[in-house]
Amino acid sequence: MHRRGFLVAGLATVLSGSRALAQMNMDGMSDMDSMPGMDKSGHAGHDMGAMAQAPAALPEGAALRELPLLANEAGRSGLFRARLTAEPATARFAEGQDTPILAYNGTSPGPLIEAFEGDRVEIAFANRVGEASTIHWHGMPVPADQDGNPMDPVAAGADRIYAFELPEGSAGSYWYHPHPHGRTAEQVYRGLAGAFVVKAKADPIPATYGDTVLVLTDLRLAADGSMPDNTMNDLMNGRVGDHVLVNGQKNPKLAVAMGAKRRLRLYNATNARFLRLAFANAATTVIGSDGGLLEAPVAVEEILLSPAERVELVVAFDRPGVATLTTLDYDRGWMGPGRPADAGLTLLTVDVSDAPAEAMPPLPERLRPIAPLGHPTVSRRLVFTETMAMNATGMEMGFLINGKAFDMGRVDIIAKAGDTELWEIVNQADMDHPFHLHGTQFQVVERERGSKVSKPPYLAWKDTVNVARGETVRFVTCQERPGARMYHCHILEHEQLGMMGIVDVQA
Ligand SMILES: [Cu+2]
Repeated sequence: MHRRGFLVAGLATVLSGSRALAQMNMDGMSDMDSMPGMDKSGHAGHDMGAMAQAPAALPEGAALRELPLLANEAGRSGLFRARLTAEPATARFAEGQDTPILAYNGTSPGPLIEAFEGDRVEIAFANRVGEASTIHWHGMPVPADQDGNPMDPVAAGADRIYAFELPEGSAGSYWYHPHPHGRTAEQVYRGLAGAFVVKAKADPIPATYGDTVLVLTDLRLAADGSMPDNTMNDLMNGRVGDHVLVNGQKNPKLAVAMGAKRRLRLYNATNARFLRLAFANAATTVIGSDGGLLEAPVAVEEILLSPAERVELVVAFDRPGVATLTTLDYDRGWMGPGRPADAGLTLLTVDVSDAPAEAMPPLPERLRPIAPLGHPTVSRRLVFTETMAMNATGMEMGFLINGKAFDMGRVDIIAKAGDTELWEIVNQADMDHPFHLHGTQFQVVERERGSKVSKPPYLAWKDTVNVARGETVRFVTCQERPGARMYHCHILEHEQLGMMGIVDVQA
């Protein structure tokens, strides 16, 4: 492949168009919508820089900063009312360089939203990014017309209110990000994503463990401090950056006393980076998944967190010294050159003091009951494939579900509210694809690889599940609210290039 051919402006044109098959026009010129605050100079230069130069060094070791909390303006319990403005801003990642980003209320990751089960939520959204956007409430059981679908864009400069109730039992680690047609990948990698934690009224996890949200994002910086546009490599594999950040910081530091236990919520908010994670020198227990607590804690050595997945952990820091959160190697199937070095990254450094912590209560043996969804009455089969072909104008790529690229005017599946369905996701492609279904949580029942069928190690509520190449994942799900819902690969570049469909849930 010719690097010279990666004319990013041409690719941006492709991405902003409605065609799901990418026409990789090697000599395309930019007619990309202009976005205020973005550096428009030297697109091709950025691209070359990103490919050819060592990544800029970022400062490490600063104290972990807490995410700013989105202020509740309601002034009474039971209602969470706030504003989110998506707008251009600047961030200081590298010494002495301001990086143009997109931000919610000026920060990236966006402010942490904390509300309780049973609350009504009203969020006034102001779109000031200079092109259409939406807010999608990832994983949350909100009405279809409040869920920020690509069919409900908020125009540049426009405002709208998202309103929904948080049902009892919905406590969990959700997030929010844009979902406009054809522009999701870029708006997210430029900074638009934030955590939304729904708290339980009665929480079995001891309060002394704290509750710390760690939003993991993936940054690529050009030599001038700007974020380069997506390259052809990014479109194929999904955009993987040069630095994995925790709450916007590289390898921040956390200080704890020996014997302390901490509750950590890890979010994979990257466009496309698979994170196989382990804590060195600290015992790790999984207590929750995307959609809230498990039935019982599960001790683990490592966690695979694919793009858009979340996990809730309790980490016990019983040995003085340094405990690090690091990455292990994971081969998710990489097309072409430039497979990123995934192993050995230190994401977070925890200094464990010699002085013991005050004794902390043990983790309860039971966390909450999870009722199995029961016997499905409907079965669906979704097959993922990738296609690639050269034609007269360039490379044509497709990321398909059941042989089709996404079409906003087409309903792919008609479902009935309240029906329990079995979904079988078959990955016949050469890459792993993390599958996400909007509007509800599901329960994985089995995975099949070769002729080997395995059950998941525990029952859990999920809205995103990795489907490894050559693998089939089966889950049961039940949509309770009518309306059109999206399902798609959460490698956002793949979603944008066609790997998405619509399920119309009828009352
Ligand atoms: Cu994918």
